[in-house]
Amino acid sequence: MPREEIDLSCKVEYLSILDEDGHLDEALAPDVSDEQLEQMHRVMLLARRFDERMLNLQRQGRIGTFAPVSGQEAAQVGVMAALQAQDWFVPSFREFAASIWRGTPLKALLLYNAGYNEGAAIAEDAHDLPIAIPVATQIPHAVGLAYAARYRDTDAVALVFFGDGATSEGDFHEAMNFASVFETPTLFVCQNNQWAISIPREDQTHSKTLAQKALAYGMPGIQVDGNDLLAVLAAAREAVERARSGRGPTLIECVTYRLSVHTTADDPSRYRSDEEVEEWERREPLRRLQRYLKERGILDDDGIEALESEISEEIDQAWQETEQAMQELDEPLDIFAHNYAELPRTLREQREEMASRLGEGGGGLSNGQTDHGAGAQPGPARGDGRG
Ligand SMILES: Cc1ncc(C[n+]2csc(CCOP(=O)(O)OP(=O)(O)O)c2C)c(N)n1
Ligand SMILES: [Mg+2]
Repeated sequence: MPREEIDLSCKVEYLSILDEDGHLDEALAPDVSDEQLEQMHRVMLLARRFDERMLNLQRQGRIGTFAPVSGQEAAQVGVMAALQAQDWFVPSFREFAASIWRGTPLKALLLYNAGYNEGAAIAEDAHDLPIAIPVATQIPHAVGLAYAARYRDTDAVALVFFGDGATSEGDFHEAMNFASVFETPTLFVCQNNQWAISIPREDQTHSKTLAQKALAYGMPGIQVDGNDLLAVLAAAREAVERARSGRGPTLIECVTYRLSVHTTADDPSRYRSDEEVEEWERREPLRRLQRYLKERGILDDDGIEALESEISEEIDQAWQETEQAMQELDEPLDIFAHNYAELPRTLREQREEMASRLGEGGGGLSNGQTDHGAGAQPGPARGDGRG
């Protein structure tokens, strides 16, 4: 009766290519053109500045709460750059850099975060899913999309983003198991940003890495420096190639850091130290990439300055368009519009009360109005028959 070790032949690799000082490991570097690097850098910079502007707008009360991306730009753009248009992009709620890479207009992102559903509309031909707020619920959806893509004999893959906190949810484990058993072409990308609101990574799981969770399900898992654009790109390309060629899913753990607040409703100074944030600021992805691009002769300080002002104008323009759209779309009663075909009594009463109050405020609504009619709102009528 033996009692012996089972050889699982499992391993988890860690990959880093561009270090904190912007130095490159030539042997590991993925093949990437100057133009691609410029494109990735532009989106990372745009996402960072967009994040900063959104934070200002939120503090001024002009948009609602949102989850900033600062610090995680490489983990998102590096993965997205490995995808093609027909591949599925399944975000959670912090994927602004990924969305911008995908071509989502800044105006749509602003509009959504200002509370207008219209901003969440997805272009007919885009293979993107909407933002998913309930943690980890988007992961099984991505597996379903990947399963369907294969069933239909396409070579599309599905990428899903989620956080370190999401790995404690049942949805994550069910999705990983299903994907592995059915060999679905799925990229599971965990942005381990060290925190799930105020829960630190150490309290989330006793596993040494999150990548190793792949091993239990019999799929490859790799941990990468998530602030290293080139390491993320290399790992993502490998996983895409594996998925596209019918060799099943991969879990990529991007080790990164949330430099800003969890959401604008959060105060991280209550649970983490300034020293910790400063330490991660030294490892942040954007400056590191800029150092490398300068060394490679692709960018110089003047180029960065010119890009900064171009980006600043782009964001200004998007906000102007958003403000305009907000005026045209203004319909507070929309909060009652999309959940029920027929409103339950309690909500009907609330809607009537709100309509009445809006009417008193001179908004043009008549007292006791019960229909969800376009034309009842203070702004111009939509006349699109929704609701
Ligand atoms: C099912 C569910 N439980 C709780 C929440 C509240 N919540 C929102 S974000 C979050 C933490 C998520 O952490 P992580 O997965 O690490 O993602 P991160 O916010 O760090 O990007 C929690 C608990 C939620 N949105 N959904
Ligand atoms: Mg997290």
